[in-house]
Amino acid sequence: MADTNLKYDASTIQVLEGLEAVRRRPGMYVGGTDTRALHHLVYEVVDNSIDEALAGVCDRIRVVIAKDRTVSVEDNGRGIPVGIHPQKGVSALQLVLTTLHAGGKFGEGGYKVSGGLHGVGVSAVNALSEWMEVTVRRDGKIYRQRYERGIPQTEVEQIGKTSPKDTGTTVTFRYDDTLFKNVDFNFETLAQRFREMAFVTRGVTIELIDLRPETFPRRIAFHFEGGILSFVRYLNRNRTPLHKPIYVEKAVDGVIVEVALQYTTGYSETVLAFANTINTVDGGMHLTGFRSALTRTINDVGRKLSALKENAPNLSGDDVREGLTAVISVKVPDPQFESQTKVKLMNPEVKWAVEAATSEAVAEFFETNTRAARAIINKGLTASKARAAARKARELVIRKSALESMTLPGKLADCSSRDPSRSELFIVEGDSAGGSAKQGRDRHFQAILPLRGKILNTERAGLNKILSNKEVQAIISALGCGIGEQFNLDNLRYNHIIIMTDADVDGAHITTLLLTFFFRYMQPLIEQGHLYIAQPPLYLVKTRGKSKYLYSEEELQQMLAEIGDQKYTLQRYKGLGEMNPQQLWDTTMDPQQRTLVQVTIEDAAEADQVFSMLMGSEVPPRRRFIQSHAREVQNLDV
Ligand code: 0RA
Repeated sequence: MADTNLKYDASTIQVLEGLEAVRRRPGMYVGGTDTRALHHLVYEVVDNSIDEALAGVCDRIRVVIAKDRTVSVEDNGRGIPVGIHPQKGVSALQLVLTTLHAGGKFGEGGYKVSGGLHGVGVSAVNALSEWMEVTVRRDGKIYRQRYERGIPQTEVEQIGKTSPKDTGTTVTFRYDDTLFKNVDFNFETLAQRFREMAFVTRGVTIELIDLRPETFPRRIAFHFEGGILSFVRYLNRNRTPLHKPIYVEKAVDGVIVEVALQYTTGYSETVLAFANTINTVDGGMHLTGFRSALTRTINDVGRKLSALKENAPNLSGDDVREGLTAVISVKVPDPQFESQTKVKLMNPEVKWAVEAATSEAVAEFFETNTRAARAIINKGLTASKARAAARKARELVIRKSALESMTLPGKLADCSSRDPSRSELFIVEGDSAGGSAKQGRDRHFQAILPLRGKILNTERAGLNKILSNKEVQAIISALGCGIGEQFNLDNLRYNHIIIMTDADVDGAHITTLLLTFFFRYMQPLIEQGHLYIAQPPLYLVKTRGKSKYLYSEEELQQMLAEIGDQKYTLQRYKGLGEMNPQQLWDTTMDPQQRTLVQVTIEDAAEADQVFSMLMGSEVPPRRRFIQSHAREVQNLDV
């Protein structure tokens, strides 16, 4: 702060720390140091001038990009006050330029509404500028102060005189290119933003002058007497409108609402929402209020005109927005944005205000423009029909491809009998067991559907995902009776559905999953007693000349007691794949010898609960549960 006589006191130090924070972390304040952030610097300054326009005390803003990339923003507002602030002992101007978030908010009688103040304000731009000069025209005098990297280099000095009627502020800054590297201004980007601001700030003229020689000098000025009405016409300039635009401006509980809308013959929806001139790209309460009013009003009018049949359902929000172009602009005294980036407006009172203004305007327009009303409602009806048709088509495709496909799954080894009452389907875990089962079966009435172990993974993703699982789709099409609401037991292709899995943890797990699936989507199948669980043996004991399959631990103990001292061999079957086809037939598939456990609805309900519990995302507790309950789940008959 060389050659100034500025005071160093506690508040000065605080200010210096604030500016230093901005320079250390530009990302926090202007979103970084890239080209986007560079444009943000300009917007922050222009926002302050727009605030003057919103206050009704400014109608010209001129932005000039000079050859050397300095930017100056000049307005004919009141001029930043230059008097000494009684408590702080420095000029108001300096407070605005050095205090983060101060903007014009300090003092009484400031703005009613403002966009700029809720950003970081001109002080952040100051901190990020190699230098900044502010010129104020006020009370017939011209004042100036200069800053470097946010630090005042001079006092506020009077540098001349002017007419007392000539008021305003000029902020000139050169962005600090030690922070902003390899960046430059884009004329189109700036113009686009200023065009929007001019639309939503009716009557203001925003001029952009670009003096950079590389892009040859350019100038553009925006001024729209029609405000957002002009905006809607502009957006529809290449479209065919269905009617003249609807426009309303209304103050509701201190919120100024402006809405303009016009339907076109097209199908796209263009709805822009602004809060205090800021384009809130993520919408918010103003958009919500607009949408609900539009949907409700169009349905109401549709009923009144009998354009909507009495028993027909209401048009949906999507239906009434096809071909719609609309701009919603609200001016809110105390805007609450979701974040610093100001893209979503959160004030709840705004919803009601916009809803009220929109309903009233649209209803009134429809009353005097019945033809337009009918055209809009018919458009909505067409949209609704198209949506319903698309939905049907989608459902049909899903059903065809997944659930009701007439083509049987490729992996199914079907039986030759076409008589469901004496046919059986074995759902078998694993390809190798599937192979044994195919060879060992009686192909006249037994069908085999091998499942890959992968079916296990679907359990983590939830039940709806099960339906997109290839293995489950194969089961559905093999059974032939559809699922859920379309389930029809009459089409069941097999009288016995038999789940055949290994006698281990994974087997129990697959059984649980399948039971859950049947319980949720094919309950009648269980209720009517079609679902079974195969009981493969756990052991094979061979003594001299004799061999016996054993199906439980108890049977084994009993057998060993009987054998006594005799020599014997004991084979433990860990999986179905360990049995050859003949053994599998003898022990598990032959109707004359096998034991099947019939699944009851209670069993399945319990499996469903177990399943839900297993859905937790932590793996270790899940595994523990599965292991300790594996036997319980399997022995569903007990
Ligand atoms: C503080 C208070 C008032 C206006 C401003 C700041 C102000 C800031 C900027 C920034 C660029 N252009 C600006 N114009 C005005 C209110 C002044 C009053 O009440 O007279």
